[in-house]
Amino acid sequence: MKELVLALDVEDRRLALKIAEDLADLVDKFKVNYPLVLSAGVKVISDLAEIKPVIADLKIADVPHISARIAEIAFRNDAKAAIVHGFVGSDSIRAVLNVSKRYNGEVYVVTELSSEGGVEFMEKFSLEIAERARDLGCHGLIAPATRIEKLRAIREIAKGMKILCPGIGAQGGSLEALRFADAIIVGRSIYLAENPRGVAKKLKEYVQAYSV
Ligand code: OMP
Repeated sequence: MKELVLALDVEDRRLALKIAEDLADLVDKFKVNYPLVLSAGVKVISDLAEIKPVIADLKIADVPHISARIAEIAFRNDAKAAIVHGFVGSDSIRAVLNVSKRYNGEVYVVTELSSEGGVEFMEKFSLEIAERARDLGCHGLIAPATRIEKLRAIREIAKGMKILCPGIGAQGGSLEALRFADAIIVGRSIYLAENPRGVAKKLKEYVQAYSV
């Protein structure tokens, strides 16, 4: 079954929890990023994890010992998964993976950013990053809904891995990404909508339709 991941990129703890409660029956996981964690504190991960599994999107991109400590803080606070940048290389990815194993957690590796800037540097290496993440035993990849052909190529490499796909809606990517992705990550199109439940419900229907 494919999944809908809500990117909870708001800055207020109470608002985040309210949106999470309101949409809990329509989304499969929450993803938290710096705007929320830096504003509300890391404990917000545990609070949200009581509602649905949380992916800690701290886009870890540092030397191995610091990458490991960042991952440790996320998993200690009940994150189910952590996101690490792929361009950092094997040693830092391995350091995060080692921490995840102690928590039975998952590691997702960013191949290339879904934004325009993702083409400048990251695109040149994203297929190699996907191969490396696969060979290291990572659980999944983050790949762009904004570049479907690249997503298709990453899907070929990512045998047995999950692909989470951001960029739908506000960034111009289309739901066609669901042909190749195991989950879509959607933020603004839901939490800034006049009727977030209505949008989430529609997206969930698409996700289910592509799951059969
Ligand atoms: P919206 O553009 O509002 O749907 O948000 C997209 C979410 O996905 C944000 O939390 C981004 O940080 C995240 N994201 C991308 O947009 N592009 C990427 O290439 C990778 C991510 C990510 O790692 O989640």
